[in-house]
Amino acid sequence: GLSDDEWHHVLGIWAKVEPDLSAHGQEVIIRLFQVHPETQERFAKFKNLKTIDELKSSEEVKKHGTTVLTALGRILKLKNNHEPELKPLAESHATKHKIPVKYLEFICEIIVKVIAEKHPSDFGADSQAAMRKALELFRNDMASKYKEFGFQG
Ligand code: HE6
Repeated sequence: GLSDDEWHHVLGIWAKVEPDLSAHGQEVIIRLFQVHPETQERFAKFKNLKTIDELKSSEEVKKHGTTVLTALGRILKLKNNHEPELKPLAESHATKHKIPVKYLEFICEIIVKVIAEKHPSDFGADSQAAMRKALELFRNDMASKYKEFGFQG
């Protein structure tokens, strides 16, 4: 797990993200689809959006970005005790959506980049390191839950 100090960094920057969660979420989803187009193929509802303008003007993309970051925020706030919140997410992503752990790595990397771009003066080296560590914990625990649900990820 992370130390108290590391969680303090993580939740401190998350508090700066939250007032504008939907803009962050939208940016994360669009960036994910642009950098890793194979991820967009997983979404029946987004497959038809071909251009960057279509992605940017989609209310559904914005809504999904908010859904994803809301779920992630809830998990982060539980710190090292995220199991109850993580389990249903791991189940749906393992058995229903079948999202490889690699894709979780992609989105985590993008989340760090988007926060860094939007909050250059509030997201210093220590905060970035702490956030990376929190997202690594999230991913590792997702991966082990995946295996419990019979998905190798
Ligand atoms: Fe996904 N997702 N997701 N997901 N998701 C989610 C929270 C998905 C995610 C990574 C989701 C995904 C494909 C996520 C998804 C639906 C991710 C919630 C709360 C819901 C929902 O309740 O609808 C992370 C890190 C978090 C926190 C891909 C690809 C990645 C990388 C769907 C296809 C699909 C769906 O509903 O079809």
